Parts: sequence; structure tokens; C-alpha cells
Amino acid sequence: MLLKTKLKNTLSENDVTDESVFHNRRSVLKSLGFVGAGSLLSLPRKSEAYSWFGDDEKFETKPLEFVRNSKYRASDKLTPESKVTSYNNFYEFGTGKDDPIEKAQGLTVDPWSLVIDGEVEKPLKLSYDDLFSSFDIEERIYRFRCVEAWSMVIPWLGFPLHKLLNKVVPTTKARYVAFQTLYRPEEMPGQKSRFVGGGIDYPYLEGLRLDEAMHSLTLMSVGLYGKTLPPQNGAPIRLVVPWKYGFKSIKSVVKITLTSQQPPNTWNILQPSEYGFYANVNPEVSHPRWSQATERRLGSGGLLGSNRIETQMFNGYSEVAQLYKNMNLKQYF
Ligand SMILES: Nc1nc2c(c(=O)[nH]1)N[C@H]1C(S)=C(S)[C@@H](COP(=O)(O)O)O[C@H]1N2
Ligand SMILES: [Mo]
Repeated sequence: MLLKTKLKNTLSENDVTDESVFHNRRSVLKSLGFVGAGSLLSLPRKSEAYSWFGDDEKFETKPLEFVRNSKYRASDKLTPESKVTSYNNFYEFGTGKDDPIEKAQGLTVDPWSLVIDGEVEKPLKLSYDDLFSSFDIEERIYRFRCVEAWSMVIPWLGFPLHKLLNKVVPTTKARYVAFQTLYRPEEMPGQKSRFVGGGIDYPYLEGLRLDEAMHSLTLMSVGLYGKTLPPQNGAPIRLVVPWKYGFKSIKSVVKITLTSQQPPNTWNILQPSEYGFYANVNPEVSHPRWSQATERRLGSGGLLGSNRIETQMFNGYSEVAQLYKNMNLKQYF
């Protein structure tokens, strides 16, 4: 672990983000037996005796090595890191925007286990360290649009989900991908109390069609702003689907199951008339209680620290339109 800390400090920004240098250093380390458990800097570890009320302890994020993917750079101004990590939806910790940062700091993310099973030839179980060492980590800047009509621009770190799915080899029966968040009421007050947790039946569930899951934009994120994810953003690993409303981007994932049938998703179960399975960003399909034609871009200036801008179809990711070419998107919202 120490060794990696030094390595990171001796590399310039260019070195760290240059793919070949990154790979060479990595394979040297690997051949020496240093990479694997140690491919991440010393790990945040905290549990026991954490109080949900007034504990000042802060979860520690760690720098990650990554490659910038120049294909995924939004021209939009980045949302400040402090906003990205303090204005959150993570109902397992409460329904207020500041509940996650206040109540999630004691989440134990190491050890972690992510199981990939169901309609696959080679089921897989990833440990905490595997999440950071199984695939090259890239940085992608994505627009992120919540169904509540606010948005951010976030530099995520992660790997495309298709790399993971190709590794487990979907069977010919696989048509959908189901995701499940950690269920741990001892650390998640919203799971302990329906009142705190917004009436949701946990664990939080999400799903994608297999072709959506295989799309190159679909990311498994393990970090943001150069570091591992803080718990409030879904540590240690969460989904990011930038052309869909934020609730599809399920946090703190412990299980990915390939299925032949469309899986249930939490917000659709809770209120089917308001939240569909597809949840593609669509300025022409209003939420029953508000318009989706515009959004508040948080942290982008303006009197209240945000600008109101027009919402774009598929959140501006028009390359996904072909996935839905024969579908009525008003019906399948
Ligand atoms: N497990 C879980 N995942 C979740 C949520 C949640 O409450 N629980 N909220 C969703 C919603 S509504 C949004 S907008 C995004 C917010 O992600 P962020 O806090 O990282 O911006 O997470 C999504 N993923
Ligand atoms: Mo959301």
C-alpha cells in the first residue's frame, strides 16, 4: 500500500493519465506481486459504534489512477465537487438532500462483494479490491439529470458495464440486467424505518434492457473527481446511465443479475404512474406533477447558484436514439 502511495506521488499528472505509462508501471508492479490487493491506496475502513446522530467522523476517499477518455468530455462547466458530494438522493439514508452526507459516513465498503449471476455462462464475484483492479479505470464527464428537474456535470471514474458483462458471458436467454443495492439496515437508517426511507421497500432495485446495459455510455462508476466514491454518491460502486433520469443510476451495488424478463425497479414499484422502467430523459414527456422541458443546472452561477436551461432529448446523448427507434417513448416513459 505504501509503495503505491509513493508511486502516485512521484508521477506527474501526465504520467498518471498516459495509458502506456500507466499500464507499464502497473504490469511491473503486478509482476512483482504488488498489484492486486494493493492496487488501491490504503482503504477506508470503518464500522462499529457509528452513530447516525452527530458523529463528526468523515469517510475517507482515496485517489485513483485513471485514464482520461477524450470521447466523453462534456463542454458544460463541471459542477463543483462540494455540490456533487453534498446534494444527494440516497433514500437509504433519508429523503433530505443533506441526509446522505450527514448519515452515510459510517458505511462499511470494505469488505464488499459484487455478485454477477443469472443468465450468464461464467458467474463472477468481485471483492472490494477487484472493483478497482479488474478493469482499466477511465474518467468520463457526463451530464446527470435527475427526474426532479435539477442537473449536474460530473467527472466520473469507472469502466463501461459491457466489459463486465462480456467477462461473465450472457447466455442466449439474457435480455435484461437487474441491479440491487446493499441491504444493511444497521448502517442505513432509511432501511430500518419506512418513515426515514421514504416508504421504499428495500433493497433498492433497478434494471436495464441488455442492449442499454451493453451501450458504451453505460458506466460502472467507482469514483468521481479523481478519487473513490464517497458513500453519499454510492460507494464503492454504482451505475451511471447518463441519458436516463438519475434514479436509474443505482448506488452501492451488490448484485447484478441477467434475466430473461424485465426486472422490477424501485421507483416504478412505488409510483408506476410517475416513474417508468425506461426513464429516458425526455423534455416532451412531463412528469404528472411537473414539466421536464427545463432543468436547474446546479452550481453554474446565477442568483441561486443555478441556471435554468432547456432539457435535451436523451440528456443530449442522441447516439442512444437507435436503441428506441421502434418504440413509442410516451408510452414507454
Ligand atoms: N440505492 C439508491 N440508489 C440511488 C438512489 C437511492 O435513493 N438509492 N437515488 C437515485 C436518484 S433519484 C438520483 S438523482 C441519483 C443521485 O446520485 P448522486 O447523489 O450521486 O448525484 O442516485 C440514484 N440512485
Ligand atoms: Mo433523482
